[in-house]
Amino acid sequence: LVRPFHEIPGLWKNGAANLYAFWKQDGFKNLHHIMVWMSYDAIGPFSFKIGYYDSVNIIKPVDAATLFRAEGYYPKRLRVEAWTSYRDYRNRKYGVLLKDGEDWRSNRVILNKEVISPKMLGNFAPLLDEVGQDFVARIHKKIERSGQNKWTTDLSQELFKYALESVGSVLYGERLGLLLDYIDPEAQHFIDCITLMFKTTSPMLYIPPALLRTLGAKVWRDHVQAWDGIFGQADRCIQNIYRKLKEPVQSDKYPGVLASLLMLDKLSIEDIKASVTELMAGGVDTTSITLLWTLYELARHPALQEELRAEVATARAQSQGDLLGMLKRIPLLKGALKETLRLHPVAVSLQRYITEDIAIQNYHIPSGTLVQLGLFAMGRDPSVFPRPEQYQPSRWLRTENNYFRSLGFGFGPRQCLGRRIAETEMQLFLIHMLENFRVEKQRHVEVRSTFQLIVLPETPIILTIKPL
Ligand code: HEM
Ligand code: 2DC
Repeated sequence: LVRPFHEIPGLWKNGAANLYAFWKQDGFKNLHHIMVWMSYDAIGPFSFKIGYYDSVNIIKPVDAATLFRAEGYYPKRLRVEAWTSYRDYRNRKYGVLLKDGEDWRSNRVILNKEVISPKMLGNFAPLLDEVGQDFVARIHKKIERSGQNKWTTDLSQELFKYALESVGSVLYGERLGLLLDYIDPEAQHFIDCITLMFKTTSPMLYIPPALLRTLGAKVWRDHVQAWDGIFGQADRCIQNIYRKLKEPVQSDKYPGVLASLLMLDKLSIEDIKASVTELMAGGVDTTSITLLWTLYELARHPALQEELRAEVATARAQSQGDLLGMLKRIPLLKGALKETLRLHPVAVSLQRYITEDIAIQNYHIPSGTLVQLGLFAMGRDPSVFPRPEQYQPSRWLRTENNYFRSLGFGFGPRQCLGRRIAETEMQLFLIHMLENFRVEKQRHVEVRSTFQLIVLPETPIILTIKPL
């Protein structure tokens, strides 16, 4: 007995009234929490409309499996109008993040080989390891300068620099120099622009950017400024490499993603620029915030922190200088990163327009429907993760019950393109931190999260770092 589509319980069907209710509840900043109570209320799938997106929402792993089976050959997620509007406005090409259909597929296939293929890890890992070493050296210096043999701080700015330095070294095959004493103000400006870009995107999920543009609204103007800053800095980095490529000096050193793509000569320069800019912008807040949440959890769980330190020490000893070998010997640390993304996912939801009819818990859902998997809600659902409030990296060691549960980077051919970079960068960061410092937290207050397109800590996370 399959129930028809229109019988799916609807929450907030009327766009305008919802928008008002949403605004009154400070919903812009609480989308993830609203999705939690909605999904627990509804039990099964529910439809949900705010602003201009209408979607069917699910949170169970089995339903996620059904969804991704129906994503088709050109998986398509919710279109972030603010991002496409900016590019249309400035006459810039879409990169792989925003392309769809065959254009997406043909670009993505080429990018996959240079960015996410496991073969590239051998090239990326040494570069990222060097950045990790420089980061701990910088923290040691900060501790020395404090004169207290410890450093108590909100690490987020340092982590932004670490993340940008990491992704920059992989993309450009050279260092940007963000972990030095003197920091290029333009690089700092780039970091600030990314935060502003995310922040100004979320209201435009509800109010069409075209309207805001006509009204000359501040969010739209800020958004344009933010992307202008992002593209300006990325253009400078890209030009710099492009110029160097024309010089005849050749070596067998890995030249970075950008130079590899240029030499491969399979994508137009405009396509390469568009996607490299997205990779550079996508590589900052995502990994840094995930690392910040991880340090926060490790500070709250000292015994676990020691366990991880021991795992890293053993992995280091057994791998005898083989970097990739070491990364294969840290299952608990990888579990910790999955656990962080379960409780603090970067993306509140994954979405696809399904390309065939499906049945979700006996409801018929027609092809073409936008289906959203509430990732944040799923991570906190006790029927999916027993004792969901507990940070337990070891739950990921039993791989047999991880079916459609580890989805922090999305799924399938449209999953996060930066995934391998992100994972390697985060693993190496934690390895170096655990080998050098103990991380502590003052008071045991729960830090809540807020939604600014990605999920962020609502208040600063203050940590104390002590040398071992
Ligand atoms: C897409 C998460 C880091 C670049 C995505 C998606 C998610 C995600 C959930 C959508 C996937 C889907 O729809 O199935 C994350 C998380 C990160 C992270 C949790 C770190 C903790 C990065 C980094 C980069 C990056 C470091 C760049 C180096 C991208 C790009 C896409 C994407 C370009 C679009 C891919 C496409 O549409 O084909 N990411 N990301 N991300 N991410 Fe990431
Ligand atoms: C935000 O309702 C909430 O990885 C919306 O590195 C649905 C939605 C659509 C696309 C998601 C977005 C959410 C969160 C941020 C994501 C984005 C796809 C890629 C992007 C998950 C869930 C992100 C952060 C990229 C960003 C790269 C960009 C800055 C060039």
